[in-house]
Amino acid sequence: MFKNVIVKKPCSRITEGITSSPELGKPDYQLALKQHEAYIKALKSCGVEVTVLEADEAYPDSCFVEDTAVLTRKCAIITNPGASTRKGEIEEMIPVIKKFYSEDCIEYIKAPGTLEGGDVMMVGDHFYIGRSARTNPEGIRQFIAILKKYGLNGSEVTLEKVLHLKTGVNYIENNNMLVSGEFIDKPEFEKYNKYIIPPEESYAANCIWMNGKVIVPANFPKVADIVKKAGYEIILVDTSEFRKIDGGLSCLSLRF
Ligand code: CIR
Repeated sequence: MFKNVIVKKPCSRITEGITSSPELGKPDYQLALKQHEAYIKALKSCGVEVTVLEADEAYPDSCFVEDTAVLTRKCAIITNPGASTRKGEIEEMIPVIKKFYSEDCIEYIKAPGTLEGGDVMMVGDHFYIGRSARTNPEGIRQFIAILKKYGLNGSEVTLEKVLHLKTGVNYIENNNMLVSGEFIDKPEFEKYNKYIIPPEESYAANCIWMNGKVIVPANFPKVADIVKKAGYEIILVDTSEFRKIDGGLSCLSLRF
């Protein structure tokens, strides 16, 4: 069960966020703020305490807090984002993490290692780490060494097509996994109950399990149906403005 969530409000420079889909247009800042508020409301309805950080105008992508840290039940790991325009985001996150974790269990990914939290998928005490354009082998090596120090485990997953591991695969507890595209046939996920996300709704493979309920992006009816049929109560949240800059539901929060 999660007790806490950290989010950060989008800043007005969200229109300058990194994107692989410029054809979707630029995010509407006012609408992004409204959608972010609805996201917070959805999280609160799952019984967690939500820490809402003020917007940081220095970093267009800073609402995607998930990439700055990985918060486990044993330790907090501050990342070193692979995107050069995002590296500084960790500076504001460190003091926030210190409110929840004591200094001796806060660890850091150090250059030349890079790692972004969107590449880390937690399945109990095992962490799958995507080797992506943002997360490099040295970052993965450091991350697994840190996990081992705390009695946790990790393993690498290669990916070619998507930005982050969790862009395409997400664990929703009870051995259930939402898989899309290149992850459907990965041998490492064979042991899970796989729910295949159709390609036209692949964006919505990024759902989040929140204390028994699953938050699903709005306007992806097939995915909503799949998750409901898997036995979950779902909460829909519209993330259209974040999608324009490759952001999904999980990217917008740190859950621990
Ligand atoms: C980026 O490219 O870094 C942002 N525009 C999107 C980050 C999405 N984060 C995530 O999937 N964890």
